[in-house]
Amino acid sequence: MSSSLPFLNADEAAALIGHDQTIGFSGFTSAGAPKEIPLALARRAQEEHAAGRPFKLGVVTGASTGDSLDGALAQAGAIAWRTPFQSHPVLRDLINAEKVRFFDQHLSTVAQSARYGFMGKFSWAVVEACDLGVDGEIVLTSSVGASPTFLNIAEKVLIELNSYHPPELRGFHDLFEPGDPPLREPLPLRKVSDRIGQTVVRIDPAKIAGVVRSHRPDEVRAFKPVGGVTRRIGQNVADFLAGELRAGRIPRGFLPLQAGVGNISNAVLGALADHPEIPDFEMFTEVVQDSCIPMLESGRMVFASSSSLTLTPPVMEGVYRNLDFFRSRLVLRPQEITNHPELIRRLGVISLNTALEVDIFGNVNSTHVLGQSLVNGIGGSGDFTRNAYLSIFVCPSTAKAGAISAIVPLATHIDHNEHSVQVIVTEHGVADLRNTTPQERARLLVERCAHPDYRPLLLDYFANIHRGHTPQTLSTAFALHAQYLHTRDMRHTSLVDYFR
Ligand code: 0RQ
Repeated sequence: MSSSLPFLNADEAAALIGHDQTIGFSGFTSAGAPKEIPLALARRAQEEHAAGRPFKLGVVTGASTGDSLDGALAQAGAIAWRTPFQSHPVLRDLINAEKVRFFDQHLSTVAQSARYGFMGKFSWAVVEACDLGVDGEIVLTSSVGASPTFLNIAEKVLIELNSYHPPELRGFHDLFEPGDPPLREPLPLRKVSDRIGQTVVRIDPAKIAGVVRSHRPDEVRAFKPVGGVTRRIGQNVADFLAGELRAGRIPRGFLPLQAGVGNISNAVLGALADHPEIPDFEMFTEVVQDSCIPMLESGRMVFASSSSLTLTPPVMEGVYRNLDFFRSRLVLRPQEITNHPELIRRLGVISLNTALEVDIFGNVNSTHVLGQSLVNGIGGSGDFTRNAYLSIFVCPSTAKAGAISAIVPLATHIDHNEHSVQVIVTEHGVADLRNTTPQERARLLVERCAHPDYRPLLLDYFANIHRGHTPQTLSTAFALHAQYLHTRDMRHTSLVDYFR
């Protein structure tokens, strides 16, 4: 490491950043985000606001970040606008209160949107590193996200050198930035485990305005234990995929998997690993979470290509004690590559994501409760769903102790439409929507996936609506949602009133 680096403390670094500037931060689902500099920026914002001066920033990341970045900056009122994904409760509330401008974008397009100038000028890249070399060489930590692009396009760079992450992470990253159209070359990645780029980012060292030392783990939350409903969803997915293998619709060697982050996808991966008919598999995904690590250790998961290691500290520390084992089994790539539509289509990825609600025609809402309140954002779910070999959505059949049906007459917000969504799985069963008409899909979804409490209501709705290729009666389509707003329980819906 070069001794001529401009070491600063976090407050000195934060003092360099001005009101209204846009920052590209490292960080993807809380992995690899800087922590000390954002905390100092939040302190700075509070001081500026107390002195009656404005201080708000444009905040762009790979994906969501934790308490020190999204949490602290949101709490301090320091975020003017935010993209592409978030999951912090304080920030979510500000977005839904219309106090922070949020643009929900596909994660695959973030880096190119930044390069194309769609988000304006990036004054700063603030990136976590585990090692720095001479001549502007930067070794990233537990995620890649869009950091190489932010480092390349930003006017100035601040590095948070975090000694929690070992410098031996050098070599885990495979950094490739596609050229810009119209002369972009085809991506040379042919297999999930191929390496096509550099292991480090190299920038002009004159751009590095400061290096701040830190020693903080990633702020990744632990999962809830697998419960009865999530276990049945996982089992249904595993049985369905085993059936596809037996039918010859999935090649015998299996296909690479993508799985979203969260409790349900954790349970699904566990069920796949336990299923005797599912062969050892690879992941071509954006997030490696805790459940993947024992699978890599046992050999059940042969290889994982991801944009982040979203691991709780105990699991991360286990990986760091055994880096040589994981070196040949894991690669971290930019989200522009992990989520690239052409690669997902060409490699034949099976996508597994979670829905908030699904309508009887197969349209999926992943982002907005009652069409209105943002939960997290679309993340990578659209990149994978639209381009998958087989696109699967999972969800419990009800939310809020049964008061909300996940299967509804019409989704209140649509992130993934009927043309991209192929299979829906709840704890009650599997609706295979391939080669079906909207009317056939409606019956399948109600009979196989809806909760028994809601089946009569949904069948009644379907029997009474205006016919057509996609039967629909606009005045009743949101009856269940309207009822929920009224009494906080969709089960109280009486369609008789509507059809009178
Ligand atoms: O809230 O815990 O307060 O009760 O939504 O739901 O069932 O715990 O599922 O944690 O996997 O989140 C879609 C949000 C699901 C997530 C979503 C309530 C429910 C609960 C969470 P409570 P669960 P999860 C890879 C891919 C988009 C991004 C994506 C997500 C809470 O998976 O953000 O897929 N997906 N990225 O009670 C009202 C409904 C509801 C509902 C559930 N219909 N109405 N509330 N909830 N259904 C990762 C990246 O891209 C980085």
